[in-house]
Amino acid sequence: MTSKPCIVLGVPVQVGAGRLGCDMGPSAFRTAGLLTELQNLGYVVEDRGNIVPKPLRDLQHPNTAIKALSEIVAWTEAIAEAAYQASGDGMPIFIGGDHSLSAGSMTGLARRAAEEDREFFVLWLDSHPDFHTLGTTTSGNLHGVPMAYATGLDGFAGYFPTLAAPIKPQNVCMTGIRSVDPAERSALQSAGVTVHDMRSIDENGVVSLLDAFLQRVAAADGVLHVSLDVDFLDPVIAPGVGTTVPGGATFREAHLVMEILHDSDLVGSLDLVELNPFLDERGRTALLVVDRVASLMGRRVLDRPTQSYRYTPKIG
Ligand code: HAR
Ligand code: MN
Ligand code: MN
Ligand code: MN
Repeated sequence: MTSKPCIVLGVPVQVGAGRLGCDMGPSAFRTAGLLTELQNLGYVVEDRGNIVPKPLRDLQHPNTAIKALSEIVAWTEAIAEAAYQASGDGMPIFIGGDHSLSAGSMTGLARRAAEEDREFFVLWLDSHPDFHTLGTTTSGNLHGVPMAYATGLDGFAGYFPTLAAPIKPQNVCMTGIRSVDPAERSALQSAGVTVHDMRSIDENGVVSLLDAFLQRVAAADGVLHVSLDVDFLDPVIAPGVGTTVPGGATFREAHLVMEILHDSDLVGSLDLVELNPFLDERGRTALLVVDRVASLMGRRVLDRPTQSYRYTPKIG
């Protein structure tokens, strides 16, 4: 287990999503006991409270479908700065908030990794790739663009902050994908992002897919960011999200992914996004996600022999 403190950052952004309610996500995660779970696992936990967006600038884009561009840019600036700072102090855990927050978290973290000469990787657990550019989004909901922005796709310049360190598309692995728009499909392919859809999980099993990616991260001595969108999970177990897509990850798949991630000892930061407490049922989605975070951070049903660890932790 890492001796680094966990640094919790609330990000009550909701205007990137098509419906309201994600601004209550940070409160729901705290109410569901995220901090005490981490403390019970032995971590030092620092809650930095909620991030506040930078001042608004008036921004107009020719794509008139786009909603809340000025607001999301103001959030992205503030989140990227907080992410960069926090990653120097411990393991940042971003509690959202809609998925637009990852435009800030990933870019601030990637900047830190680049400065430390570390290769930066992202495991993207989501039913959506969120790989639209400002030019291709038709819904105009900016939670649909963060990965395209962070990997340096065209069309963000002059609106979103300039990237200190674009993420290499080859260093991104998307898993759980089952809702892809046509523009995203071709962009993913030409960028060279690894995309595992649900069919791939069914055919190969989540272990072998994840294992192949983690081996690559380990071989590069990389630092891994995990971005968990609640809609990765099947809506039957996780109804508290605005964009449910049927046929998602089961409880057991999600549990296994989290335990393997812990064993890897590679995870340096985490996003928990798209929880919409207004749509939840008595907090069950918030509690389920907090429970999965506990698995990711080292909670075990039984102790397993160390031989079962697949990745050799870094020396030093
Ligand atoms: N691709 C669709 C759009 O751009 C849906 C995006 C939904 N994204 C999230 N986060 N809920 O993954 O509108
Ligand atoms: Mn650990
Ligand atoms: Mn998403
Ligand atoms: Mn999603």
